[in-house]
Amino acid sequence: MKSLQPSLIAFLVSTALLAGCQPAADKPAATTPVVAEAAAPTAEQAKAFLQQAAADLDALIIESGRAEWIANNFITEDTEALAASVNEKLTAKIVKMANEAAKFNQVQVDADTRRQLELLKQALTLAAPTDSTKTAELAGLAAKLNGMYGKGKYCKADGTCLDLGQMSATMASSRNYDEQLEMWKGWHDTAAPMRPLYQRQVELANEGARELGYADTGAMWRSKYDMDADAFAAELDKQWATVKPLYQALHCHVRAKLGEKYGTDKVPQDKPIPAHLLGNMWAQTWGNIYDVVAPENSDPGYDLTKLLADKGYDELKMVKGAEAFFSSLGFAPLPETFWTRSLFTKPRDRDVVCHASAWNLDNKDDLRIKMCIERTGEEFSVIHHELGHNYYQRAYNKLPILYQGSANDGFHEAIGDTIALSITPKYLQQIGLLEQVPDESKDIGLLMKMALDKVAFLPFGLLVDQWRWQVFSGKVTPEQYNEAWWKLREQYQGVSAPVARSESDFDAGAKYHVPGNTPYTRYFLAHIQQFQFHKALCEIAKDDGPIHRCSIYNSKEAGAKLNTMLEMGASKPWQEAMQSLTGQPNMDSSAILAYFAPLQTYLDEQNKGRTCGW
Ligand code: X8Z
Ligand code: ZN
Repeated sequence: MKSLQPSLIAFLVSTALLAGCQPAADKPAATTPVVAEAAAPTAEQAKAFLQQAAADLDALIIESGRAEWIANNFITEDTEALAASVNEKLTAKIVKMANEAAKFNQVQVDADTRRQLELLKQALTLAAPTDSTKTAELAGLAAKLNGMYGKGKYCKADGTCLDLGQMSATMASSRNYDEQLEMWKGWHDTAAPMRPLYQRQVELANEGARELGYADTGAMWRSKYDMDADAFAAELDKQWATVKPLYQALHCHVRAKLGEKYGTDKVPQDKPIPAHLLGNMWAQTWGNIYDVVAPENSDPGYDLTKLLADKGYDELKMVKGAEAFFSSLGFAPLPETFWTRSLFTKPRDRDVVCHASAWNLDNKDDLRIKMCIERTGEEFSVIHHELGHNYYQRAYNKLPILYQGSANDGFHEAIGDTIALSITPKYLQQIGLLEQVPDESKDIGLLMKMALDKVAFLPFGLLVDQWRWQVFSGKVTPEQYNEAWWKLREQYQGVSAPVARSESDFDAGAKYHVPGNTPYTRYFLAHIQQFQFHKALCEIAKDDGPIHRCSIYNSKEAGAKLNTMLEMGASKPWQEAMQSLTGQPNMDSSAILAYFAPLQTYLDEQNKGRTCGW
């Protein structure tokens, strides 16, 4: 299904009890064996155990993927119950196997065996307690929360109801303060009923994590990055510190422009920006308000949404266009079943989880996406994002099941985005969407548009799990859920709730990945890494122009190098995968900073005389 690391499960499975499966080959085993040890186990037994585990997992994952696919494509009490039931079975099995894997903690085994044992211990996103009643309860809650998100609607006083897609479209295009506010509040209020379920889910998942030897679920999530869990958290802080000045400059400029547009009474120039004015339900990407901040004299003069419409791109043609990019790099075409089994448009007559996801149903080549595609430039990028998952899943499908995942979960999220960075004017001209490539005087406009999506996202990419980590650790209690959420949104993003909120609200639940139980730090990582990957691939493709104008379209050399990394799956620590593509092992924000350097100069100039910060 959605990629559980080992393609154990697809990406973003909502009910993903499973997910990342990052190794920690060099770290002492974190788990306390629950299963009593009789005679000391041997290395041969470890190998035999892994072989059996792989066979059991393969079958169960396929079964879970099918149940999840149906539950996400047709939300009813019955499909929810069936998904919960199979996930209960799968989770119980993995918890049992994780405990058995821990029996080999002190056994001398080869590096490959050690890595697979560690991956198995880390395979779950939500660990269930061994008590079977609690496993069932947890699986039921996860399925229910996922369904609640998918069914969410806001009904106006006149009885008309709007879904998230409709409300998001209004948020993107409306420049009417009150209308945007109505959409924002309408959607956020749908999450309130999730609160007690989420609270209980936290209790159960923590109990499961503790049984596996972790302090709590957040500590378990942080332990999946081939480094000490605390060192990983510190690494995130370090990365954020390096990109924060760029974010703050963008925030300052955007707030000033919004002040001009809506009045400084509505957008005070020394306070966080009201969260509903940035063109996106969660204020996580701001590209939809490009028109509000478009730099004078350097607007590139085209709008991808309009170009797509002018050239008759419907949903299918958009997906075919994204596939063609991957084909140009040398990747084989998607299988016929991709086209017959995927969901590309929102069905008219049933509830589905519209949040875009990519799936691998058989751990081989039954690749699919599930998306309610809108005909916009933004969605064209999301399609590339999803196909990135699918090509990754295919590239590692020959590996042992425990290695069928990405180097770390940020890598999985970065691949399609890396390709989408190559959707430059030059590329759009090559594929016949754009007549004329704007000259360099328009670069600031192009960079602004990109920054509104990529730079604006960074603090949001961090804070979602900062909130969850505090919730899982108990630092934030259920009575503080909403207050803590807004504290982080103000602190990191500099945005504020546009109307008073209280503890009867559950605003974190209005973001898919919270009820969907998908860890979110992966997207922060991906937003740093995709610029590193893009830079490395542009060098291989011998595109020696400015990095923001580079497109690797048609470069078989770049495709081959990318594929080499994808084929490694999770078989090696992520630093080795990073090294194979970029020639060095670290996550490094200098690529994103270099990409936006001309924009930083422009923003600093614009911000002269303004008071920045909040
Ligand atoms: O959830 C997604 C993808 C599916 S893995 C569409 N993304 C995050 C989000 O929408 O919140 C991509 C970027 C961030
Ligand atoms: Zn993704």
